[in-house]
Amino acid sequence: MLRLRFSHLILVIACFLSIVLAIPAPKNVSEYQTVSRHQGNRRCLKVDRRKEWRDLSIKQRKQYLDAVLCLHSKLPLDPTRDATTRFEEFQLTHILLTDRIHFVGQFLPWHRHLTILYNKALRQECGYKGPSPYWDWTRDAESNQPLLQSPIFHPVTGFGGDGVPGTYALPPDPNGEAELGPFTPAELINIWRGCVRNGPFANSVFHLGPGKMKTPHCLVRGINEPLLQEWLSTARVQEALATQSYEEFRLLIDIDFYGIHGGGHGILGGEMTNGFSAPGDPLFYLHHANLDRVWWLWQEADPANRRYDISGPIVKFGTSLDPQVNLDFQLDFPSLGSNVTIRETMDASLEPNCFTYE
Ligand SMILES: *[C@@H]1O[C@H](CO)[C@@H](O)[C@H](O)[C@H]1NC(C)=O
Ligand SMILES: *[C@@H]1O[C@H](CO)[C@@H](O)[C@H](O)[C@H]1NC(C)=O
Ligand SMILES: [Cu+2]
Repeated sequence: MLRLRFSHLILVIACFLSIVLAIPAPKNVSEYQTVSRHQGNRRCLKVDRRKEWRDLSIKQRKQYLDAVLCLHSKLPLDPTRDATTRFEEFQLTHILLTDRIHFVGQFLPWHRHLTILYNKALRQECGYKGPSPYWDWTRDAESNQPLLQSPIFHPVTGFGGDGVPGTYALPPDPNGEAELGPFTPAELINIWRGCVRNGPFANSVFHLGPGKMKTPHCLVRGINEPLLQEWLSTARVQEALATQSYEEFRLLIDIDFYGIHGGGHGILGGEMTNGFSAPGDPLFYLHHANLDRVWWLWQEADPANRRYDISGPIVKFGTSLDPQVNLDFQLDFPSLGSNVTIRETMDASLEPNCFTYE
């Protein structure tokens, strides 16, 4: 009996070895790259199991923040543009494309792929190895703690907290490039409250923004806690998940000035309230990952009908009478990566996506 089992084991090992040895390992394929993209093989070699910020270990949180600082210490890959760091290169692409990636059908697919490219840079250029994080603000809305006590704002293992009043003033804007939104001067003072003086980015200088301006400045926030209950509650997410078509879903989260998309921007204030330069706050990517997660939850609740459901006008604030996006619509990412079609962004379990949410 024992000998039989032993010989079985040898046989199994021998079979396994012969299979492994017979198939040459793909050469120099980095963890998150595809094997044979050009031959249409979109199977993932590795899946990014994205996690909520507070579900990362403390070590992973520090490693992630270090990787963001690293990206902000690197030179841009494309020296012909106005970004002064690799981190800003992502922000600049968003600034340049703002008018064609918001209030349009391609809003969610475009931002999905931006987070893919950003996460890939953190891994490949800055050595981050943990799961990509998202920020589920409903956890803060459900908790009885003041928002600033959320692990997301922790001064050492988070992104730092609120802006300190009196430490930042909006620059003069003679050419109307700041794109500050529909706010009164008094509201603007509160929104652009001040520099974040704690956390990993307390000493970082950002060179793009506000809006299309180029001004060296600190990370600016003005936390607006009441938006948490109003726009970022579990009920709001349930409302989005209860929609039946992509069009309904998209309109609910993108067209309302706040909604769960605008709410996440508004709650942080400062740079995040700017439709152009928002990705100057590193939390932009965690908010958008969560928005993407809500879309993913909606898709996966009925994959046969929803995974490839897409619609919406190509032009900002267009209607159903304007030209509509379709699965072959091309999304571009100047200086960051090559075009992808909307079709390629739709199934999270295939290249170039390769992620799931936990
Ligand atoms: C592997 O790929 C990287 C990035 O494309 C390149 O810099 C490196 O030289 C390659 N290594 C080998 C052994 O081919
Ligand atoms: C990439 O996408 C943009 C935006 O849709 C489009 O204008 C451009 O022609 C595309 N480029 C290629 C090479 O397909
Ligand atoms: Cu955006």
